[in-house]
Formats: sequence, structure tokens, C-alpha cells
Amino acid sequence: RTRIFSGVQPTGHLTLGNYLGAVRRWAEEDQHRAEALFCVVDLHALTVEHDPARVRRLSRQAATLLLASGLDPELCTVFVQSHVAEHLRLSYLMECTASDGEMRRMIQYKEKAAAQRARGGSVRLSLLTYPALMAADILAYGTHEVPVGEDQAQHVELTRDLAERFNQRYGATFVVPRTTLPAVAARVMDLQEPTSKMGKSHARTAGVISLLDEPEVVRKKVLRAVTDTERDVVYDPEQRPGVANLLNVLAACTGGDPEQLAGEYDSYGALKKDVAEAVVETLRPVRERHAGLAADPSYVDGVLRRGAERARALARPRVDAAFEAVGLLPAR
Ligand code: AQP
Repeated sequence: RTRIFSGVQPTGHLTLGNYLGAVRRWAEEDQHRAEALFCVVDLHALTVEHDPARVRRLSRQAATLLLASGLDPELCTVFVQSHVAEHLRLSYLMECTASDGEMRRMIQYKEKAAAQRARGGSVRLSLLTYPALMAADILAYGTHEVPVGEDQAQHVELTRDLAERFNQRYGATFVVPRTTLPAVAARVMDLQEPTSKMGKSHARTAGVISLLDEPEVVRKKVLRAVTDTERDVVYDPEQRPGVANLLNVLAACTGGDPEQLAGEYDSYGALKKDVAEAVVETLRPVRERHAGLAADPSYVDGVLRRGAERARALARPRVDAAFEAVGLLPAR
């Protein structure tokens, strides 16, 4: 059976970008057609400056939001990365497989390291080695498909390279996984800065829609989205990224096609109004289910405990085999 793995970092409140780019597909498609594992990747949240209490709170919130988004623990496995030690064990073998040059070439590393330095902070070594842990997350489960947004595609490509290299050196151990991207909204852009992706750790939230934003807040953010000085509505991501982003979001929420939708509008005002309502309606069930689940943290804890048990049982034999393959003496 096809196996699917993906994750989300508890570095902020989940955004519309996370939802349209990844989480919605996990719930609507992936969990129904494959053996799927979805993970709150809390160890990755430690690669940048962090506040322990906040990471803890956001980890639980992310798990709750995954369930609120429709992940069904009867259909898939939902768990927290740090609960399954196999990720860290295998991560070290991935560090022994990758070169420092290929880590330094990662766009996310370059961007986040530059931002960290610009703030006068130092760059954690784990930010550089992040893709090794991500490769371990994926490869530990014999994953075939990794449903992510476009920004993570480069890391999955590196994971493929590492899997192939490991298999070649030490014998067939890992499945070589592939990325799956959504048809539209693979990269939702910040509403205030439509040339940057909408990110959950952005300090300025005016351009970021959180899954838990009240409808009024969503409307205000969409109506204030930056467009351009043209008047006609045309789908042109290169020249007119703000409008293209709104059309992509509308298409993703309504199941339409962004170019075709452009033809249906003759003003930005009308387009924004429809985008705002489409987003509010898309997020409404998530917000409602979240309220119920957040009131029952012991249910969420139980899901995560069972999820971690299942994940551990799936990962352990493959990680043990990898340890043996590289020449480590098995513990008997
Ligand atoms: N703007 C986006 N558009 C489409 N997909 C997106 N994803 C993230 N942002 C967008 C996808 O959501 C999944 C979970 O993201 P993540 O938590 O693993 O990592 P991220 O890409 O680092 O997310 P953020 O929100 O931008 O966090 P920060 O600000 O910390 O970098 C992934 O599949 C991702 O592709």
C-alpha cells in the first residue's frame, strides 16, 4: 500500500498557506487513499530561536488543528516527532550521508540564516542540518509520497538524493520518495508582500491569514491585500503577483481555475470580496471543530500517544536495518 508522510512545524499559528498547500489535501485525499502519517515536527522548531513554553503550546495547537482540519485518527497516524526517537537516530545517519555543501545550498537555510544574522543573532547548527532530520522523518517510514507546498520541494529532492546514495553505498534500505504538490496554491503568498510566501513565523501578521482568525479579521486582511495600480483583473503571477495570489486562493477555495476566474471580475473590489467570503467559508468548519477539540486536551493527548506508538513500530525495523547496514554493531 502507498505510504505517505508529511509534517508541520510548530513555529507559529498554522496559516492559510499551510492549509491550502498541504493540510487540506492530507485530510481530503491522502488519508483515504494510502497509509498516511502526519507529524507535528517539533524538533524542527528548535532550529531557530524559540521559547520553550510557546513551542509546547503551539505543538498541541498544531496537533489539534490537524484533527480539526479533518485528519481522522482511525484512518491515519497523527503524532509528534520528538515522541518517536527513530527520527533522531536516523537523522545522524543522514548527516553521515549528506555533504555540508548540499546542506548550504538549501534556499530555506540561506533565507533563514540571513534573517537570523540580520537580527544580530547566531545561526544554530541544526538550521544547517535541518534537511538531514527531514530526510530521516520521511525515509524512516518507507514513504512513497510527500505531500508538501512548493517551498519544501527542494528538501524532498535532497531526501531522494540521500536515499539513493545510501542505498547505493550500503544496499537497498530506503524507498526513494517523491513530492506531490497541489494543483493550485502550492505557494500562497503574503497578502501584504506578494513576492514572499505566506509564513507562519512572520512578525507582521497583516498579510498572513491564520486558520483561527475570526471571519472579521479574515475579511479585513483580504480587503487590505496589496495589489497594484492596474484596474483590470488578469492572472499574471510574474507581473502582478498580488492579484494572481488572490486568484489562486479563490481557485483553491472554490475548486476553480485562476485564469478562468480572472475573466469573471472587472474590479479588484469585487474580487477581494469574493476571496474573503471563500476563505471564511473554507476555514469555518476548521475553526468550529477546533473549538470543540481544544476543550478536550486529553482526547488530543490520547490520539498523539497512540499515533506515536504506531509510528515507532513502523519506523524501528527500518532504522535498525539502516544502523546495521552502515556497520554499527547491533545491540543484542
Ligand atoms: N505559503 C505557503 N503556501 C503553500 N504551502 C505552504 N506551506 C507552508 N507555507 C506555505 C506548506 O505547509 C506545510 C507545513 O509547513 P511547515 O510548517 O513545514 O514549514 P514552512 O514551510 O516553514 O511553513 P511556514 O508557515 O512558512 O513557517 P516558517 O515561517 O517557520 O517558515 C509544508 O508542506 C509547506 O510546504
